[in-house]
Formats: sequence, structure tokens, C-alpha cells
Amino acid sequence: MAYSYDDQNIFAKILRGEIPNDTVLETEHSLAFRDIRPQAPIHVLVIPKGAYVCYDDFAQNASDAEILDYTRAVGKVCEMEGVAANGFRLISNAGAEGVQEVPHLHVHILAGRPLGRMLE
Ligand code: DGP
Repeated sequence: MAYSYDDQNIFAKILRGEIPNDTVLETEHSLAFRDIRPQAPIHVLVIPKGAYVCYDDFAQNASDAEILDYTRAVGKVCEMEGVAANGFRLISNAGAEGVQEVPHLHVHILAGRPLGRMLE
């Protein structure tokens, strides 16, 4: 599927420095910052700097360097936040049925409390 990127989305504005954010990590191709409406004691969003709508768009169209940087950035934030000891959850919502609010790829890193079962 060909995705159309809306450069007025809130994360595009964060990347352009038009809206402040609580940065956790910045790399060449990725930015990680705290979610404004945290659902757990640790709730960090990791986004690529490139204009990708969702995971599918990114996986198909990003360069190898972007994909490597982004994958490592997610892992680095997990390490920095110390989430491995007690466990954590990664979520990436996409599209209408995935209830994606912001149309710029992001992975939620959630940790710091029991998160409950999502899938039965
Ligand atoms: P999703 O449904 O996966 O698209 O979740 C989008 C998340 O983005 C949601 O948990 C709230 C967060 N969010 C929305 N606007 C802002 C913002 O301006 N700053 C930050 N840090 N997070 C935001």
C-alpha cells in the first residue's frame, strides 16, 4: 500500500522543533520522548525522523540504515529505562482499526507496572 504522510501531524511538529518534548534519546535517524498521557510509570514513544506513517510503511520504504538505527534506538531506550528486569510491552498502533491517533510511526514502550493480558 502507498501511504500518504501528513506533515502537519503532531510528531512531525515535534521533529521540526515546533512543539516541545521530553527527550529520552536522540540518534541520527530516531527520537525517543515521554508520552504526554502516560499509561504506565514508564511510557516512552520512539519515532523515526523520516516521514513514515506506520510500521508497514517504514519496513517497506525506509533505508537499511534507518531501520537499523530505529531498531537499536528502541533497544537502547529499554536499556536506559531498565525495563528488562521486570518486563515491558512494545505497541505500534496503525490505521483506523488499530486506533492510531498520530499518523507518524511510533512504538510505545510501556513498563513499570503489571500490564495485564492483551491477547487470549
Ligand atoms: P497512538 O494511538 O498509538 O497514535 O498514540 C499516540 C500517543 O501520542 C498517545 O499515547 C498520546 C501521545 N501524544 C499525543 N500528542 C502528544 C504530544 O504532543 N506530545 C507527546 N509527548 N505525546 C503525545
